[in-house]
Amino acid sequence: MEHWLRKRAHLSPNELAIETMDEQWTFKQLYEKAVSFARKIAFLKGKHVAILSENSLDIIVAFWGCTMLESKIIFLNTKLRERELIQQCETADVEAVIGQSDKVQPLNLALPTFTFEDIESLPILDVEISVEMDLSSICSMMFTSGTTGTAKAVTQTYENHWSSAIASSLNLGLESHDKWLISLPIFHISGLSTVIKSAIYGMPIFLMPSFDATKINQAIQTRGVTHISVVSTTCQRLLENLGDNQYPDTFRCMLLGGGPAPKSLLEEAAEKAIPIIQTYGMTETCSQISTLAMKDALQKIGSAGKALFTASLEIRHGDKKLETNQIGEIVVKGPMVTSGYYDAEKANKESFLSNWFYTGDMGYVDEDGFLYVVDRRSDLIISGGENIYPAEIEDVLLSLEGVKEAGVTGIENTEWGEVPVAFLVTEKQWSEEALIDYCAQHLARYKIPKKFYFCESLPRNATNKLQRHLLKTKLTNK
Ligand code: S0N
Ligand code: AMP
Ligand code: MG
Ligand code: MG
Ligand code: MG
Repeated sequence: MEHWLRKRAHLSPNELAIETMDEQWTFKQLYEKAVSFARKIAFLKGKHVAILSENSLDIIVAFWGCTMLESKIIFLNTKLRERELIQQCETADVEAVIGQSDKVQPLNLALPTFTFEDIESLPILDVEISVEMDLSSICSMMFTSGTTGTAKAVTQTYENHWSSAIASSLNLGLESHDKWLISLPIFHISGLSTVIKSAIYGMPIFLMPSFDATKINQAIQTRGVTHISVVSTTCQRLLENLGDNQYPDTFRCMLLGGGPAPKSLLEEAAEKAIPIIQTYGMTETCSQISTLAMKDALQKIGSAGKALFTASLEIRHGDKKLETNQIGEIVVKGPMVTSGYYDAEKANKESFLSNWFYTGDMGYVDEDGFLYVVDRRSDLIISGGENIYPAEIEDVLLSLEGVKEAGVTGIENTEWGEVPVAFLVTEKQWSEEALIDYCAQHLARYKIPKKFYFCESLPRNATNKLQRHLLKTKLTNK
C-alpha cells in the first residue's frame, strides 16, 4: 500500500493536517517535514527506535519519519522513571531512543539517544525513503503489563492500524468538516490512533500538548472541533469546566474509553446533550474494538455497543461460548487485533486461541447484542486512564529493607476512578513519607499508593498465593 502520508499529501496537499493553538500545517508541509526527518536519521533505518515525548508536532513528525525508514517505533510513557524505561527498552530490543530534550537528556540508558534538537541539526542524507508500507510488518509497539508486573510490548502492524481507522469510520461516519482534538497522549493508542486516522481520512487534528480543560472547551466552542477522545477523568473535568454552557451542534463525538465510565457521568452528559460515545478497546486492539453507535447512545447508556465492522466479539468461559446476559471473559477477533506480544511466547500462548484474543476483561452481551464491560483484567487498576499493576508496586515495596510482605489493590476514587493502596507486613517501622519517597524513585508517580496500611498478615490461599481481592475486605473491617 502506498505510504498513507505520502498518498494523503498527494491527494490533499493544501488541506489542513494539524492545528495547534498557534500553528497550522497542511498535509504537504507535514509530509515534507517527515521526509526530511527520515533523511536526517536514515542511519536508524529498520531499527527499533523508541520515542519518548509528550504531545507535540515533533512526536508526530518523528512517528511518520520513522515509518518512512521502516523502523519499528516503540512508544514510551513520559511519566515513567528511568528504571521502568530501561526495562521496556530491553523488552522491545530498542536500539536508539529519540525524544523531547528534557525527557531524554537526564536518562542514563546505555543506548544511543537523540533529542529532537539533535536531529534537527543533522545533515539531510541523500537516501531513498519508503514510498510504500508493508501491511503485515510491525509499525509500533506499546507496553502493557501482566499479572507478573513485567512489561510486555504489544506489537501493532500497519494492517492493525489501517483496519482500526477504517472500522471506526464505518461506525462514526466521516464528514467533510471533521476535526479531531488530541489531548490524550500519543504514546498511548488513544492518541496515536487519531494521528493515523488524520492521514487516512484526510482529516485535520487539533493538537494539545497536554490536558487543559479550559483550552479544550474553547477549542471545541470556537475552533470547529467535532471529535475528541477522552477517559472518564478528562471527561469529568471537561463537563465541570463547561458548567452551564453548551457545546455547538457541530461537535458530534466525545469518544469515551480506556476504562469504566461511572453511570452518573454518562447520565450527566446525556442531560446536557453531550454526544458521548462509549467505546471498549485496548492497546492490543489498536484502539476501539466495540463502540456504541450514535443512534443507540441514549437507549443503551452504559454499554460499549457492538463489535465494529470486521471485528467479532464473544463472551466465553475457557473455550465455551456463553449465552446472552451471562458474564464471562470478553474475547475478540479481527484485523485490528495485535498478532502478539513481542518476543513473548508464553504470554502469546496464554492470550490467543485460534486467532481469538482473550482480553482478560469480563462482560456480558444483552439480548440486543450490546456489550457491557463489568470487570477488568485480573488485578489491573486503572487510574485516570493509566494502567497500574499491583505486582509491580509490590515488587518495589518488597525490595525495601524490613518489608516482609506487600499487597496492593485498587480503591474507588472520585477523581481518578481508582487508585492503588498498599498493605504491608513489616519488621521495621517505615513512615508513610519514606515509603512514598522510595516508591517515587522507582515508579511513575501515578503508581505510588495513596495509602499504606500496616498489618499482621496478608490473605493467602492454601498454596500461599496472595489473594488481592481480599485485601479490600481488610479496609471495610478497619
Ligand atoms: C488524566 C490525565 C490528563 C491527568 O494528567 P494531568 O492532569 O496533566 O496531570 P499532570 O499535570 O501530569 O500531573 C499532576 C498530578 O496528577 C498526577 N497524575 C497524573 N496523571 C495521573 C493518573 N492517570 N492517575 C493518578 N495521578 C495522576 C501526577 O502524578 C501529578 O501528581 P504528583 O505531583 O503527586 O505527582 C492523564 O493522566 C492522562 O492523559 N490520562 C489518560 C491516558 C490515556 O490516554 N489512557 C488511555 C490508554 N488506553 C488506551 O489507549 C486504549 C483505549 C483507547 O484506545 C481509547 C481510550 C480513550 C478514548 C478513546 C480510545 C480509542 O479507542 O481510541
Ligand atoms: P490499555 O490496557 O491501556 O490498553 O486499556 C484497556 C483496558 O481498559 C481494557 O483491557 C479494559 O480493562 C479497560 N477498558 C477499556 N474500555 C473500557 C470500557 N468501555 N469499560 C470498562 N473498561 C474498559
Ligand atoms: Mg529481548
Ligand atoms: Mg496499557
Ligand atoms: Mg498537567
